[in-house]
Amino acid sequence: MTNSTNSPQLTDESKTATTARTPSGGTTTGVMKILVAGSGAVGKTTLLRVLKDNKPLEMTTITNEYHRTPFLNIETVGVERIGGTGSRGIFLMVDVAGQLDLPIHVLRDFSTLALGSVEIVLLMFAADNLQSLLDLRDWVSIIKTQHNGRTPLQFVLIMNKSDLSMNMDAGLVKQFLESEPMTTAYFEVSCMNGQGIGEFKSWLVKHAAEQ
Ligand SMILES: Nc1nc2c(ncn2[C@@H]2O[C@H](COP(=O)(O)OP(=O)(O)O)[C@@H](O)[C@H]2O)c(=O)[nH]1
Ligand SMILES: [Mg+2]
Repeated sequence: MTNSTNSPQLTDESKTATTARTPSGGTTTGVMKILVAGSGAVGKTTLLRVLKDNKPLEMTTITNEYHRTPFLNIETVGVERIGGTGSRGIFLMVDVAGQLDLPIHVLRDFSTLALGSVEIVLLMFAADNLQSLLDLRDWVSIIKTQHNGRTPLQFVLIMNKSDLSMNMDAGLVKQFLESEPMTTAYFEVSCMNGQGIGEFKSWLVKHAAEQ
């Protein structure tokens, strides 16, 4: 039934005008730490850029050339739910090198930095790269081993590059989701044209508000 004691619309204007620190109306609470995991070139760094700039790749002037993330890159990203309800979440996003077999990898050798107080792990693969989906098994296993277990972890599976043709059987994605019960959500996005990004942002903001 509708709840007439609360009229959220009335506070919408004040919410949009305030900064993220304002707890009014349960908009933004603390900062949530997120680890972005996945093979090289699936679009981890790009996703952070797109969330931060609020524009898909094709609408930005930055070049699309690939720069390998050497070790780790940490960004604070404010995500606003589209549709302008003023709901907002602040996320500390940890973007790590895609190659797990480097002599020093932040997940193994600096696991507190990468994984300490992480609540959400984005497991990213690219639609045109079957191997990147298969590689996620290794990421999950290393993350589970290195995580100290103090904060509950959940995985979010993300297929990026949905603008490109998918070169794998959709059944493999389903199989991954079924075999990994810690995976609580799945999104298909394109950092290139922005498809699915709004949905993912809404999920993030909603999730941050529920904490
Ligand atoms: N077609 C397409 N290319 C993308 C998309 N997202 C990222 N890229 C490109 O993929 C390459 C690798 O991206 P990057 O973010 O560096 O990958 P990372 O190694 O996982 O951090 C870059 O050239 C990006 O421009 C996408 O959604 N579609
Ligand atoms: Mg990168």
